[in-house]
Amino acid sequence: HPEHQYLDLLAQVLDHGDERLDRTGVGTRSIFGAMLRFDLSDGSAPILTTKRVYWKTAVREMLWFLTGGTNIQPLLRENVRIWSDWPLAAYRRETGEAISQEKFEKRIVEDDAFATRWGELGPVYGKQWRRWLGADGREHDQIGDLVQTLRENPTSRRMLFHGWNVAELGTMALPPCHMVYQYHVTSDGRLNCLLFQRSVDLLLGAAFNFVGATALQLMLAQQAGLRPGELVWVGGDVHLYLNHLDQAREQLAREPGPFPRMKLLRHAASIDDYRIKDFEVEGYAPHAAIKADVAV
Ligand code: DHF
Ligand code: TMP
Repeated sequence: HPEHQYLDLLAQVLDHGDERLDRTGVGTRSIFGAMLRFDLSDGSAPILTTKRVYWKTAVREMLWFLTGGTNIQPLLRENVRIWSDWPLAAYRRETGEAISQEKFEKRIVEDDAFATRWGELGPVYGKQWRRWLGADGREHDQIGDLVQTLRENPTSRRMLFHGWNVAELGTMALPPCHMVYQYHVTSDGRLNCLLFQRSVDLLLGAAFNFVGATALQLMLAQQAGLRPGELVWVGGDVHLYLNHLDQAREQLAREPGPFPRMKLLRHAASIDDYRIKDFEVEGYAPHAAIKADVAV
């Protein structure tokens, strides 16, 4: 079962990870360099079954990246709360106000001026993917260019987009974790993806990253008239936070079920035209969710 690749990696980090303090102060066990390969060609999707993964949240996040947005307001309006912690921490730090997460999120949703001031993550994924600012003042749409190359020159070895804009790292709430996505088209019309993720929260973030990358691969394949092939995931610093060790043990005690299938219900007119209702997941019967705190 392909999920064993993930579970084996989890066990390896748990048992042999190098333990040290990290940026967040929580501490991690960490290994360096790992690869997982998921075959999407049979319609299956790497949505982990050994815990419930909120796949719609992960797809909504990916669709939000594609809009070019960097403000959390549209996410919160869809009840996606996975990016709230960083603007909230900035608000508390800069105002000294001990506002609750719920109150903060409510203000972002209802008050546009507040959202503009406090909901902004800086020039993160969406900005770099759709509007990378060149030295000459011109903006580059890496996703648009990628779709064009997939259609017109599929043997190209230059089909990738990158989030690591060195000049703008300092003003991002977090520098990109899922950083480079490279694509490859086989002679029989399959679209492969290699995602390089420099930093991996193996219990929380990784499960979402697999789903986001899969959703994107399905959309790109459809736009280019290709079928999905393989998703190759490469992690750099792959870690378990020290307050996730019990959750990892719990997950490792579970037996994976078959991966579900993910498909697009509609042919969208462009890469900008996908909506959450266009995605269907069938046959997802996961074990119970596993709660864990995210390190900020
Ligand atoms: N920081 C850290 N330390 N780890 C991350 O995984 C991470 N991910 C970020 C931003 N910063 C991060 C963006 N992605 C969750 C999942 C993905 C994500 C951020 C947070 C998360 O908390 N997932 C929970 C709750 C899901 C939900 O409420 O829908 C989970 O159980 O999967
Ligand atoms: P870092 O910038 O110090 O590496 O911290 C980022 C943390 O967030 C790290 O634990 C990796 C995690 N992360 C993911 O695993 N996936 C993601 O998509 C994002 C945004 C973050």
